[in-house]
Formats: sequence, C-alpha cells, structure tokens
Amino acid sequence: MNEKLRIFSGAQPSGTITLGNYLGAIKSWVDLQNDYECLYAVMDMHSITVRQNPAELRKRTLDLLKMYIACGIDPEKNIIFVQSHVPSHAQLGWVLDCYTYMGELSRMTQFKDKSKSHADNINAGLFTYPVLMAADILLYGADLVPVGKDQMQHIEICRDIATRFNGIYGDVFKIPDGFMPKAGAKVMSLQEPSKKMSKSDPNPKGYISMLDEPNVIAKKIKSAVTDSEGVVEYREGDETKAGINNLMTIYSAMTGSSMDSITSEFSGHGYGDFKSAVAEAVVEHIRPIREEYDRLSSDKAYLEQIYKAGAEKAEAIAWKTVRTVYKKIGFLAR
Ligand code: AQP
Repeated sequence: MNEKLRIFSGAQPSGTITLGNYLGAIKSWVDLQNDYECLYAVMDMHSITVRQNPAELRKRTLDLLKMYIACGIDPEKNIIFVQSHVPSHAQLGWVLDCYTYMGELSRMTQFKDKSKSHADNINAGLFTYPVLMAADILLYGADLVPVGKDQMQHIEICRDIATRFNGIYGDVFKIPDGFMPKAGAKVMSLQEPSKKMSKSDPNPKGYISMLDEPNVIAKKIKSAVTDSEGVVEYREGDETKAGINNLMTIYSAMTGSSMDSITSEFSGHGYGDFKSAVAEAVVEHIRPIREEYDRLSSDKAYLEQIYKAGAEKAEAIAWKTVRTVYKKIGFLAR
C-alpha cells in the first residue's frame, strides 16, 4: 500500500487572518489536502509570545478554526486541532530547546522584527518561538510544511535542529521540506509595500482581512501605495515598483495569470483600472469563504466536535514521538 506523505502547518490566532496568510499558506493547505495526510493547527501557544487579551484569544482561536473550514479545509479529510490541546508540543519543545543554540536563534529575522515592534515585551518565548515550531512539525513526522516566505527561515532551523538530534541519537526525526506557493508567498503591506502584510499591523489599511466587507476591500486596494509611473509592469527587486509588484502578485494569485499577461491586459490603462480589477478579483474570491464563515458562526457544537476529535488524533501521533525522544535521551519511563 502506498502511504500518503504527511503535511503539518498552522496559523496564529493573533488577529483575523489576512489575504497574506491566505495566499501564502492556507490556500496551499486547501490545494494539497487531497494528496497528503494533513494536520492543520490553530497555533495559540505561539500567539502568546505577544501579549493577548484572554477573552479575545479564546474567541479568535475558534474563529480561526472556523476560517480554516470556511476556506475549504475539509474536517473529514484532515486533522484540525488547537495546539494547546496537545501537550506533546510543549513537551517536545522543551527537549529541543536544549538542542538549539542561542547564536542560531538570535539570527532569526522574525525575532529581530518582533523585538522592534514589541520592545516592551522581548520575552524568552519570542526568542525560542522557532524551537516550538520545530517541535510542532517534527512531532508528526511531517514531510512538507506549506508556509509563506517569512517562515522559511524557521523551516531551515527546524531542519538543522532535527539533523543535529538525529546525528546524536540516530534517525528519530524526519527532515521536513518547506513548501511555498508560486504566487503570493510574500504579500506586502498595501501602505508600506517594503513590509509584509501582517494581521497585527496597527494600521488596518495595510492589510486585507478575510472578513473585510467588499466595499472596505475595494477602498483599501484603491488607496494602496503605488508609484507615479503609471505602468502595470512587474519589476523584481525594484523598490519603486514595490506597490505595483505587490498588487500584481495578488492579482496573479487570484486569477492564475502570469505577470506578462497582466501587463498586456492593462497596457494603456492607468492604475485606477488595474486597482478596480484587483479589488473585484479579491472580493469575488473571498465572497464564498465569507459566506461559509458566516454560516458556520451559529454552529458551535460542530466546531467543538471537530477540535476535540482533532486533538485526540493529533495527540495519538505526537505522543509516540515524545515517547521515542524521551527514551533516546534517557528519561526514565513512568
Ligand atoms: N504577508 C504574507 N504573505 C504570505 N504569507 C504570509 N504569512 C504570514 N504573512 C504572510 C504566512 O501565513 C501563515 C500563518 O502565519 P502566522 O499566523 O503563523 O504568523 P505570521 O507569519 O507572523 O503572520 P502575521 O500575519 O504577520 O501574524 P502576526 O501579525 O501575528 O505576526 C504562515 O505560513 C506565514 O508564512
């Protein structure tokens, strides 16, 4: 029998997910769910590396789970769960902390960025975030981890930690590969296109939330920062075109069109026409997701049933890994 390869991924309930989270990660999860055995978690433990309001965190956790399903992740086919419901994440995280060096963690771009944006709360969890993420992935022997570009550095360190551990104790962990989509691996802020779009951006004009109303989406795209050249052309690495490059990336991810064909489509048109087309494509793509999300809102019992069953299935896989690891490193069995 040909066993399916396994996927693990997740997103943090640190806000309503953005078009960036969707295009960079969640859309790939949906696309890959038929060909892999997939586990998708709501990463609540990661989210507390930044201070969260407890009541809001609880609500957002359920909202994110709902959003996964609304985006098209089938709870019948995939294991969907909440990270903190599976204690093995914390257990393996601690062990791996002891096999990770301060030097390699201090090179992580996300740590540097978040230390700047949360200068009043540079906690140890923020620093060791990539180790917990390595545990998330390695617990399930994931072959593939679909993420946005910003998380690729964390996949690299996960591979390094796993390789180091295997070098000492034998082949305990499978070495995972990252997976990025062709279009949308890094969606940029609409207001500061040199910065990635983030759900916790204090300026809501910078991001499109998956729950924004159509008129809000259109307004945000119309006020997106561009340049004065007026030519819809993708120029990789050209900072002056960062805004247009970003809108073209979004349009390409929505329509499947190549950059060249987008340029031909809008040749002789101004940015106004192009922005209207981008807005329409985004609104139409998000519409059914939004409708499904609203439909699920009233069905709390259904969601509870999904996350409870998901946690049980996830824990059954994860605990086996923890048990193997504990034995390898010399912890006395209970
Ligand atoms: N702008 C982006 N473009 C493409 N992919 C992105 N991802 C995040 N931002 C973009 C991908 O979304 C997945 C879930 O991300 P996360 O919730 O784990 O945390 P994050 O990467 O820190 O995302 P945010 O939106 O920036 O959250 P906050 O504001 O809380 O830090 C990941 O696969 C990520 O690559």
